[in-house]
Amino acid sequence: MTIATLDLAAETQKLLSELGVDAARYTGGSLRVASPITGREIGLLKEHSVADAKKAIDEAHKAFAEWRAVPAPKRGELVRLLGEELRAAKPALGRLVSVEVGKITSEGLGEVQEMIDICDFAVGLSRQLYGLTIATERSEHRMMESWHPLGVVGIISAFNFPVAVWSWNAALALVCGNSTVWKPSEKTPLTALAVQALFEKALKRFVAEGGQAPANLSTLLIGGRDVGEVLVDHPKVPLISATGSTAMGRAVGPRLSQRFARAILELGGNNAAIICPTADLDLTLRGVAFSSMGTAGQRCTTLRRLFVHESIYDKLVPRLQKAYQSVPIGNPLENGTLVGPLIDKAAFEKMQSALSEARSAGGKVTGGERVENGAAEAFYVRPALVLMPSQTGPVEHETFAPILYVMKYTDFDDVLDLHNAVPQGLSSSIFTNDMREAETFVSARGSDCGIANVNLGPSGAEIGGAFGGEKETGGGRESGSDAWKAYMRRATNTINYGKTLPLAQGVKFDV
Ligand code: UN1
Repeated sequence: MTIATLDLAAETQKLLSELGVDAARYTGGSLRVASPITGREIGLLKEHSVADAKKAIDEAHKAFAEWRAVPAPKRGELVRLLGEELRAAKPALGRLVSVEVGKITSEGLGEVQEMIDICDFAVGLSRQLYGLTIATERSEHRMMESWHPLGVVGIISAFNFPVAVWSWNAALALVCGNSTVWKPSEKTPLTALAVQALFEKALKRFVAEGGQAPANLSTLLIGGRDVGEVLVDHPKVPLISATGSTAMGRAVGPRLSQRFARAILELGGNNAAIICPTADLDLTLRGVAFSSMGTAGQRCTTLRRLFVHESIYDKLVPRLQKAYQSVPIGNPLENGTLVGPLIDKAAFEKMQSALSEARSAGGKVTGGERVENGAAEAFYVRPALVLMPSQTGPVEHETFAPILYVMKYTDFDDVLDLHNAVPQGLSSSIFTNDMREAETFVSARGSDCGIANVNLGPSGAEIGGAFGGEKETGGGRESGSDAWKAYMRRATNTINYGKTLPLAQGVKFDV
């Protein structure tokens, strides 16, 4: 079937009903959702108003007050059931991600796998929310740390990982004893409806098993910026985890600090790879191809800047050009396709303007043109490879499209400086078999990013590590390691079990 005749509205309906979503939720509303595969409508969702959003937050706050009293390992049981629902729903939900975002099949399924993985992680964590016992200077005293639930956690997610980002935050927030309110991207609310239905299914099973869980533990808000702003400004939301552009972060960050709320900001990336003289070029080629062209360049961890040592430049770059010219572009639901569509026309236009800026800055562009396939409202492009004379102009910005800027380098210390000379600091990588280069790159004077990899590209991180980056990327960390601490509040407790009252620092105050 050609893209022009694909009926994705019917398939969407079938998937949503299989996933337990009532058709009334996505028909007859005001929010139009199109599949980037065809550019045509697949849903019309009802939107929440500002008043609905305020009410939902108040309800979520009540849910928090109950949920925090449930023992953490029992909270973990709910997340375990959610993981089970996700396992069972993986084929349908993965397919829906592909339909709504345009990801190739393995990436749609991979996104759901990330959700399952974080549920497993969070279940284990629910028995490991450890605090320290700290040596005290006073006799017959004990000092310890307790980690307590924080409150309502607001989650604002972007279109490119429409469901995984919710799960990284929600699975941790829930085991930590919080309730959540989620505002997904206006471009991808259908997958959010499906996830909400799966959560409700898990919750029902939890209650049927005798678990205690309040209503409104996890709420979904469908709407635009006004609804997001209610979440950002609401005094009963002590933490906002927001994924999106640096511009969005600049709008959200100050509003949160104004009311002393916490922020986990996951903003733009401008991720690089350094290809050193000893790099294994076959492995490098695959690593670069996946991280620069995968997801049609629409990951925040996408590889955007490539520094190639002059001694291997003429060997690697022609091979890369060949890969760029031959990569299969088209319907992401078809086997064999590696590059699906851009999310929409605006993304296509931004890509074209970055390419024309690159040309004006002396860049030599191959690819980047629209690939016509009969679907007038869908935007498929050939990934662009741009040979740049230096790191200037559009190379310093994140354009959410498959553009790889290639630059030649001579000196390792100079390339490290260039690597770190952009405002963003999410992910990074080096391809080398030289131990000194590899270790330097991951050392304090190496990459300044939140993620630094050796002999693999910057994208495709696992959930077990803390995910996030520095500088204009926002500084937040979510997912693995000890990222859970951001979802709890720490109390330092000192207990006097003696009959005297020694004061700290030797202070005397006898009345
Ligand atoms: C994102 O692009 O918003 O590292 C997140 C990766 C994924 C997550 C990306 N695990 O590519």
